[in-house]
Amino acid sequence: MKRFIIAILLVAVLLAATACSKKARTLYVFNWSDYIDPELVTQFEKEHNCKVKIPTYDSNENMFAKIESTRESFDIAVPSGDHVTLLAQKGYLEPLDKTKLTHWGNLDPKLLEKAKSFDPGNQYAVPYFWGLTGLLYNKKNVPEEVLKSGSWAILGDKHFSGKQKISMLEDAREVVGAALVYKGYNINDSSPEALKAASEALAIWDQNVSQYDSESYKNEVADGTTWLGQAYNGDALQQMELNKDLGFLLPVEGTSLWMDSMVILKSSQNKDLAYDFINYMLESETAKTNADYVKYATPNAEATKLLDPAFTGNPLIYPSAEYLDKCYMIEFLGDKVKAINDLFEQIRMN
Ligand code: SPD
Repeated sequence: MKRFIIAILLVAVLLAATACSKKARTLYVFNWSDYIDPELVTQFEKEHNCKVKIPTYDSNENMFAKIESTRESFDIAVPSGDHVTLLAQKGYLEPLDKTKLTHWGNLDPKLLEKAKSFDPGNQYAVPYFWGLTGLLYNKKNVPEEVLKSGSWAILGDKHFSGKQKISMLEDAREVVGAALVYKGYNINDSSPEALKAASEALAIWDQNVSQYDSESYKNEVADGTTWLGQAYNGDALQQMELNKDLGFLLPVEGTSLWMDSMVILKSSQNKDLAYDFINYMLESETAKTNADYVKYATPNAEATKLLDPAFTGNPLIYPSAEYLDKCYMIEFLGDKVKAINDLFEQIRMN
């Protein structure tokens, strides 16, 4: 009898220990806001008997600062190309073991080639989405007449004078980048001449800008508190689906082009689960469903084949080759980025 009780106690201890170790399986995916279909996350949790937490950020700079201060808190992050380079240079990223990514082959080889510009040898980054930045507007507040030039100059239009009804992103590379492209410079040009030209445009636009913000403008353009906001294309299209008064344009001069990628943090405590999650996001059906939800262009060639032609034919998601020729990938600039950041601070603080 005594032996029987001891056996039962042992089984109970073992069961409790297993339950505890299962409880510990929580994956932290540090992601941009509005950048993943929550139903896909729930499905992954069920399939892998784990919890996935998705803390969010609204700029690469905020993501980087948080990772620098609390690295061990995250397993996966989703930086843009220039910040993949920065994180890799700082030694924060885990080199990918591609044998664990059985769906890696679904990625478009041409886009993987492009990703080598920020991640030589595709060593760390699994392309997630790519996109462009433009202007989201409410047709009730911004007449056709004001929009017809299709230019970044709309930000300085007299229609907005004294009204403070414009928002721009809280993103130095995007804000200064828009002014650089408008003035005919490469978005990665940080020379004094280029930044002087950009600052002239920014000084004019800033008079109409009420806030530099990457989140609240989305609802505000929808409810008319803000009339027009600089916006990432997918975020704008998500809002347009909810509100037929909204429109989005990609400025005629060209704009920024960026690719965000999933990376595994070297300090991750759940590397196997992180690989499972990334591999799951690479499945063609998952990637297709995710693209449909977030409304960004997927670098997953197999998923692209499954998307509705109305999606892949939408020039606000997949612009023409001619338009893309006028766009600039935001590149890692090393110390040179300081001049761009300083100009942004100067404009937004004045
Ligand atoms: N809500 C998702 C936003 C994704 C933005 N991607 C990167 C922009 C880089 N400037």
